[in-house]
Amino acid sequence: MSRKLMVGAAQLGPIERTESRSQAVARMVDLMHQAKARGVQLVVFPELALTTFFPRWYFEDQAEVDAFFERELPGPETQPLFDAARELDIGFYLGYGELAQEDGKTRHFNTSILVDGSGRIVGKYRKVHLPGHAEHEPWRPFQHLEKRYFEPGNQGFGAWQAFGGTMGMALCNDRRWPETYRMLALQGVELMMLGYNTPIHYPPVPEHDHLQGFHNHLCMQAGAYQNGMWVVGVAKAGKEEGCDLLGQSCIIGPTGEIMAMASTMEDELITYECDLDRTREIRENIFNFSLHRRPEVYDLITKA
Ligand code: CDV
Repeated sequence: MSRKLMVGAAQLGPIERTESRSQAVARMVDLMHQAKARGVQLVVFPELALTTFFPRWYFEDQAEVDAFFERELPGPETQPLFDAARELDIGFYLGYGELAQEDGKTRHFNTSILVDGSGRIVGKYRKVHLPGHAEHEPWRPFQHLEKRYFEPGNQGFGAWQAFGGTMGMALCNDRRWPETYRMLALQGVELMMLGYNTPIHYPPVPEHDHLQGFHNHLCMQAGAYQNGMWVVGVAKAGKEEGCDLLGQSCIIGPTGEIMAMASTMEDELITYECDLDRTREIRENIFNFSLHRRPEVYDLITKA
């Protein structure tokens, strides 16, 4: 059986605050149709792909925050994504704000799901590394209140058998942490999907603004190579509510090479046929974990 998977990275341009979920979903369904025409089997969408990136605002009223979250998925406005998956026989990864009832409490997570070509949810991931701050910091030109609006993911990093291989998920800031890739690789993940919203201006260290694009690719290319896995990083890009978000969505091979990259700051589909067996070139050689890895001397890494 072929281990080649045609993957689409479906970058989204800005989603304004007034844009409804139905409008965002319609844009994504259109990208799924473009993907079908190009033979794609799996489409990757960005983080928090159904709404504007709301952590840039401080809200006092929790109801205003909750309006950006999904209580059910699929729900009436998101059902068309699942219908398109079934109709086109295309799977997708989607980032969204998850409002869950768990342990008798209302919980908020920054979540992604993996849906197969029959429209069935096969995996769910809750973002582990939440960046930003928890309190209102009026000195900033815009807020980054992920630490206020979300709880850290409580399910760790997973791996799912789907699309003929072992699939993994992560979200945005996770890509900057080597532990993310290694946790997935140790579970045999061959292709990691990751959506992001990355403001180009980083208020605490503006000296690094010009390095945003470099750091984006640096960490994903290193993570791909050092773990011998495909990495599909997908942006919500462009000027959203006055805030410039990084583009450069890309599909990276297990050698660390960028195989395809978006060239606009708008809705754009890029594709690449990912041979999952190419992970072996790395995993059976330079990063053969069982042969060369020395976990007995890495204990500091897991000590708090
Ligand atoms: N959505 C994110 O996680 N954004 C962060 C920014 C705030 C640094 C990122 O790592 O891209």
